[in-house]
Amino acid sequence: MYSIWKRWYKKNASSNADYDRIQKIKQSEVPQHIAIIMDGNGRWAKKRALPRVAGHHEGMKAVRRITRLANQLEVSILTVYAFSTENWKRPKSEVDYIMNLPQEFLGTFLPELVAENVQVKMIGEPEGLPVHTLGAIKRAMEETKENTGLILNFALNYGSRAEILSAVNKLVADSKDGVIGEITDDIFSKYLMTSELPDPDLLIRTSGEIRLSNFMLWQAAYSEFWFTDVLWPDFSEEHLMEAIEVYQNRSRRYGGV
Ligand code: V0D
Repeated sequence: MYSIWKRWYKKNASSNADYDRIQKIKQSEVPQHIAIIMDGNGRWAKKRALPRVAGHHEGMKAVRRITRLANQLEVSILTVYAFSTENWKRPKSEVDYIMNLPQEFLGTFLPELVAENVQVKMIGEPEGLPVHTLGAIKRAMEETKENTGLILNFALNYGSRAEILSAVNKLVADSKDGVIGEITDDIFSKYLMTSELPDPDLLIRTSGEIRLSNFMLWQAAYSEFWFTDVLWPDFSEEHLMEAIEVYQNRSRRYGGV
Protein backbone atom coordinates (compact mmCIF):
# COMPACT_ATOMS: atom_id res chain seq x y z
CA MET A 1 0.00 0.00 0.00
CA TYR A 2 1.20 3.55 -0.74
CA SER A 3 2.52 5.03 2.47
CA ILE A 4 0.57 8.26 1.94
CA TRP A 5 -2.69 6.28 2.14
CA LYS A 6 -1.45 4.37 5.12
CA ARG A 7 -0.72 7.67 6.86
CA TRP A 8 -4.22 8.92 6.03
CA TYR A 9 -5.84 5.83 7.47
CA LYS A 10 -3.64 5.96 10.56
CA LYS A 11 -4.63 9.59 11.11
CA ASN A 12 -8.29 8.54 11.00
CA ALA A 13 -7.94 5.45 13.18
CA SER A 14 -7.21 6.12 16.82
CA SER A 15 -4.35 3.61 17.07
CA ASN A 16 -2.24 1.19 15.06
CA ALA A 17 -4.32 -1.65 16.50
CA ASP A 18 -7.49 -0.04 15.07
CA TYR A 19 -5.74 0.46 11.76
CA ASP A 20 -4.87 -3.25 11.56
CA ARG A 21 -8.37 -4.26 12.64
CA ILE A 22 -9.94 -2.04 9.96
CA GLN A 23 -7.66 -3.52 7.28
CA LYS A 24 -8.55 -7.05 8.41
CA ILE A 25 -12.30 -6.30 8.26
CA LYS A 26 -11.89 -4.86 4.76
CA GLN A 27 -10.14 -8.00 3.53
CA SER A 28 -13.36 -9.93 4.16
CA GLU A 29 -16.98 -9.26 3.03
CA VAL A 30 -18.15 -5.97 4.57
CA PRO A 31 -21.96 -5.63 4.87
CA GLN A 32 -23.09 -3.34 2.07
CA HIS A 33 -26.04 -1.88 3.97
CA ILE A 34 -26.01 -1.50 7.77
CA ALA A 35 -29.17 -0.32 9.54
CA ILE A 36 -29.18 0.78 13.18
CA ILE A 37 -31.95 1.27 15.74
CA MET A 38 -30.28 3.83 18.01
CA ASP A 39 -31.97 3.02 21.31
CA GLY A 40 -31.03 3.99 24.89
CA ASN A 41 -30.44 7.73 24.72
CA GLY A 42 -32.97 8.51 27.45
CA ARG A 43 -31.65 5.70 29.63
CA TRP A 44 -28.08 6.95 29.17
CA ALA A 45 -29.13 10.37 30.49
CA LYS A 46 -31.16 8.94 33.37
CA LYS A 47 -28.16 6.91 34.57
CA ARG A 48 -26.26 10.20 34.85
CA ALA A 49 -29.15 12.18 36.35
CA LEU A 50 -29.17 14.35 33.21
CA PRO A 51 -32.23 15.49 31.23
CA ARG A 52 -33.28 13.10 28.43
CA VAL A 53 -32.27 15.63 25.81
CA ALA A 54 -28.64 15.34 26.97
CA GLY A 55 -28.83 11.70 25.90
CA HIS A 56 -30.14 12.69 22.46
CA HIS A 57 -27.31 15.18 22.08
CA GLU A 58 -24.72 12.58 23.00
CA GLY A 59 -26.46 10.14 20.64
CA MET A 60 -25.96 12.63 17.83
CA LYS A 61 -22.21 12.53 18.45
CA ALA A 62 -22.31 8.74 18.17
CA VAL A 63 -23.91 9.09 14.72
CA ARG A 64 -20.88 11.15 13.67
CA ARG A 65 -18.37 8.56 14.95
CA ILE A 66 -20.17 5.68 13.31
CA THR A 67 -20.57 7.54 10.02
CA ARG A 68 -16.81 8.20 9.89
CA LEU A 69 -15.97 4.57 10.54
CA ALA A 70 -18.59 3.20 8.12
CA ASN A 71 -17.10 5.44 5.45
CA GLN A 72 -13.57 4.21 6.20
CA LEU A 73 -14.80 0.62 6.03
CA GLU A 74 -16.31 1.36 2.60
CA VAL A 75 -19.82 0.43 3.72
CA SER A 76 -22.20 1.54 0.93
CA ILE A 77 -25.25 2.51 3.01
CA LEU A 78 -25.70 3.37 6.68
CA THR A 79 -29.36 3.78 7.69
CA VAL A 80 -29.97 5.22 11.15
CA TYR A 81 -33.43 5.26 12.77
CA ALA A 82 -33.48 8.81 14.14
CA PHE A 83 -37.20 9.40 14.74
CA SER A 84 -40.16 7.04 14.53
CA THR A 85 -43.78 7.95 13.87
CA GLU A 86 -44.37 6.84 17.50
CA ASN A 87 -41.89 9.37 18.89
CA TRP A 88 -44.43 12.22 18.48
CA LYS A 89 -46.05 10.92 21.70
CA ARG A 90 -43.08 12.21 23.73
CA PRO A 91 -43.28 15.52 25.64
CA LYS A 92 -43.37 18.50 23.28
CA SER A 93 -40.21 20.01 24.77
CA GLU A 94 -38.29 16.80 24.04
CA VAL A 95 -39.61 16.61 20.46
CA ASP A 96 -38.73 20.29 19.91
CA TYR A 97 -35.18 19.64 21.07
CA ILE A 98 -34.79 16.57 18.86
CA MET A 99 -36.06 18.51 15.83
CA ASN A 100 -33.13 20.93 16.23
CA LEU A 101 -30.55 18.13 16.08
CA PRO A 102 -30.35 17.87 12.27
CA GLN A 103 -29.42 21.57 12.06
CA GLU A 104 -26.82 21.24 14.79
CA PHE A 105 -25.44 18.02 13.34
CA LEU A 106 -25.16 19.47 9.84
CA GLY A 107 -23.93 22.88 10.98
CA THR A 108 -20.70 21.32 12.17
CA PHE A 109 -20.55 18.11 10.12
CA LEU A 110 -21.87 18.93 6.65
CA PRO A 111 -18.54 20.30 5.33
CA GLU A 112 -16.86 17.05 6.38
CA LEU A 113 -19.63 14.96 4.76
CA VAL A 114 -19.15 16.91 1.52
CA ALA A 115 -15.35 16.55 1.69
CA GLU A 116 -15.50 12.84 2.50
CA ASN A 117 -17.84 12.10 -0.42
CA VAL A 118 -20.81 11.06 1.79
CA GLN A 119 -24.31 11.37 0.35
CA VAL A 120 -27.13 12.29 2.76
CA LYS A 121 -30.56 10.73 2.15
CA MET A 122 -33.78 10.38 4.07
CA ILE A 123 -36.64 7.90 4.32
CA GLY A 124 -39.86 8.66 6.17
CA GLU A 125 -42.70 11.14 5.91
CA PRO A 126 -41.38 14.69 5.31
CA GLU A 127 -44.86 16.02 5.99
CA GLY A 128 -45.30 16.94 9.64
CA LEU A 129 -41.65 17.79 10.23
CA PRO A 130 -40.90 21.39 11.24
CA VAL A 131 -39.73 23.55 8.33
CA HIS A 132 -36.35 24.28 9.93
CA THR A 133 -35.70 20.54 10.36
CA LEU A 134 -36.71 19.65 6.83
CA GLY A 135 -34.88 22.68 5.45
CA ALA A 136 -31.58 21.58 7.00
CA ILE A 137 -31.96 18.04 5.69
CA LYS A 138 -32.96 19.17 2.19
CA ARG A 139 -29.93 21.42 2.04
CA ALA A 140 -27.66 18.54 3.10
CA MET A 141 -29.22 16.26 0.46
CA GLU A 142 -28.78 18.97 -2.17
CA GLU A 143 -25.16 19.69 -1.26
CA THR A 144 -24.19 16.01 -1.23
CA LYS A 145 -26.28 14.73 -4.15
CA GLU A 146 -23.27 14.32 -6.46
CA ASN A 147 -21.27 12.40 -3.84
CA THR A 148 -20.57 8.78 -4.65
CA GLY A 149 -19.26 7.38 -1.32
CA LEU A 150 -21.20 6.23 1.74
CA ILE A 151 -24.95 6.92 1.70
CA LEU A 152 -25.93 8.22 5.14
CA ASN A 153 -29.65 7.51 5.19
CA PHE A 154 -31.74 9.01 7.99
CA ALA A 155 -35.02 7.26 8.84
CA LEU A 156 -37.03 10.16 10.15
CA ASN A 157 -40.74 10.27 10.89
CA TYR A 158 -40.56 6.69 9.59
CA GLY A 159 -42.80 3.73 10.38
CA SER A 160 -42.68 0.52 8.39
CA ARG A 161 -46.38 -0.43 8.46
CA ALA A 162 -47.31 3.05 7.21
CA GLU A 163 -44.65 2.65 4.51
CA ILE A 164 -46.09 -0.73 3.43
CA LEU A 165 -49.67 0.60 3.46
CA SER A 166 -48.64 3.60 1.40
CA ALA A 167 -47.01 1.22 -1.10
CA VAL A 168 -50.20 -0.85 -1.27
CA ASN A 169 -52.32 2.26 -1.83
CA LYS A 170 -50.04 3.46 -4.64
CA LEU A 171 -50.18 -0.03 -6.18
CA VAL A 172 -53.98 -0.06 -6.04
CA ALA A 173 -54.06 3.38 -7.70
CA ASP A 174 -51.64 2.22 -10.43
CA SER A 175 -53.63 -0.98 -11.02
CA LYS A 176 -56.77 1.10 -11.59
CA ASP A 177 -54.85 2.82 -14.37
CA GLY A 178 -54.19 -0.68 -15.71
CA VAL A 179 -50.37 -0.47 -15.55
CA ILE A 180 -49.85 -3.36 -13.16
CA GLY A 181 -49.98 -7.10 -13.71
CA GLU A 182 -48.97 -9.67 -11.11
CA ILE A 183 -47.13 -8.06 -8.21
CA THR A 184 -43.76 -9.62 -7.52
CA ASP A 185 -41.31 -9.11 -4.66
CA ASP A 186 -39.21 -6.81 -6.89
CA ILE A 187 -42.17 -4.73 -8.07
CA PHE A 188 -43.46 -4.30 -4.51
CA SER A 189 -39.99 -3.22 -3.29
CA LYS A 190 -40.02 -0.41 -5.84
CA TYR A 191 -43.06 1.12 -4.09
CA LEU A 192 -41.29 1.37 -0.74
CA MET A 193 -39.29 4.39 0.45
CA THR A 194 -36.15 2.26 0.12
CA SER A 195 -36.78 1.64 -3.60
CA GLU A 196 -33.30 2.93 -4.50
CA LEU A 197 -31.50 0.94 -1.81
CA PRO A 198 -30.59 -2.72 -1.35
CA ASP A 199 -32.03 -4.45 1.75
CA PRO A 200 -29.93 -4.15 4.92
CA ASP A 201 -27.39 -6.96 5.35
CA LEU A 202 -26.85 -6.21 9.01
CA LEU A 203 -29.35 -4.72 11.45
CA ILE A 204 -28.07 -3.46 14.79
CA ARG A 205 -30.17 -2.51 17.80
CA THR A 206 -28.66 -1.05 20.95
CA SER A 207 -29.87 -0.84 24.53
CA GLY A 208 -30.99 -4.43 25.09
CA GLU A 209 -34.38 -4.47 23.32
CA ILE A 210 -34.77 -7.49 21.03
CA ARG A 211 -37.44 -6.32 18.59
CA LEU A 212 -37.92 -4.49 15.29
CA SER A 213 -40.40 -1.87 16.56
CA ASN A 214 -41.89 -1.10 13.15
CA PHE A 215 -38.50 -0.64 11.44
CA MET A 216 -37.90 -2.00 7.92
CA LEU A 217 -40.29 -4.95 8.33
CA TRP A 218 -40.17 -5.86 4.65
CA GLN A 219 -36.52 -4.96 4.08
CA ALA A 220 -35.15 -6.94 7.05
CA ALA A 221 -36.56 -10.26 5.80
CA TYR A 222 -33.05 -11.70 5.31
CA SER A 223 -30.93 -9.35 7.46
CA GLU A 224 -28.48 -10.60 10.06
CA PHE A 225 -29.38 -9.14 13.47
CA TRP A 226 -26.92 -7.97 16.11
CA PHE A 227 -28.20 -6.84 19.48
CA THR A 228 -26.21 -5.25 22.28
CA ASP A 229 -26.94 -3.93 25.77
CA VAL A 230 -24.71 -0.92 25.05
CA LEU A 231 -26.71 2.33 25.12
CA TRP A 232 -26.55 4.29 21.86
CA PRO A 233 -24.53 7.27 23.21
CA ASP A 234 -21.89 4.76 24.39
CA PHE A 235 -21.78 2.98 21.02
CA SER A 236 -18.22 3.27 19.76
CA GLU A 237 -16.12 2.31 16.75
CA GLU A 238 -15.17 -0.77 18.77
CA HIS A 239 -18.81 -1.92 18.88
CA LEU A 240 -19.41 -1.41 15.16
CA MET A 241 -16.28 -3.38 14.34
CA GLU A 242 -17.41 -6.17 16.68
CA ALA A 243 -20.85 -6.30 15.01
CA ILE A 244 -19.25 -6.51 11.57
CA GLU A 245 -16.80 -9.20 12.66
CA VAL A 246 -19.68 -11.29 14.02
CA TYR A 247 -21.49 -10.77 10.71
CA GLN A 248 -18.39 -11.89 8.79
CA ASN A 249 -18.00 -15.00 10.94
CA ARG A 250 -21.66 -15.90 10.40
CA SER A 251 -21.40 -15.58 6.63
CA ARG A 252 -18.22 -17.69 6.73
CA ARG A 253 -20.14 -20.43 8.53
CA TYR A 254 -23.40 -20.31 6.58
CA GLY A 255 -22.20 -18.78 3.33
CA GLY A 256 -21.08 -20.51 0.18
CA VAL A 257 -23.53 -22.96 -1.31
C1 V0D B 1 -31.91 11.74 18.49
C2 V0D B 1 -29.95 9.31 18.37
C3 V0D B 1 -28.75 13.29 13.94
C4 V0D B 1 -31.42 9.21 18.08
C5 V0D B 1 -29.24 10.27 17.45
C6 V0D B 1 -34.93 14.70 13.94
C7 V0D B 1 -32.32 10.29 18.66
C8 V0D B 1 -29.56 11.71 17.75
C9 V0D B 1 -29.85 13.62 13.18
C10 V0D B 1 -29.88 14.09 11.79
C11 V0D B 1 -31.35 12.57 16.20
C12 V0D B 1 -30.98 13.84 10.98
C13 V0D B 1 -30.98 14.25 9.66
C14 V0D B 1 -29.88 14.90 9.14
C15 V0D B 1 -28.79 15.14 9.92
C16 V0D B 1 -28.78 14.73 11.24
C17 V0D B 1 -30.94 13.38 14.01
C18 V0D B 1 -33.12 13.21 14.72
C19 V0D B 1 -32.70 12.72 15.93
C20 V0D B 1 -34.58 13.37 14.45
F1 V0D B 1 -29.87 15.28 7.85
N1 V0D B 1 -29.13 12.88 15.14
N2 V0D B 1 -30.47 12.92 15.20
N3 V0D B 1 -32.26 13.52 13.74
N4 V0D B 1 -30.93 12.05 17.43
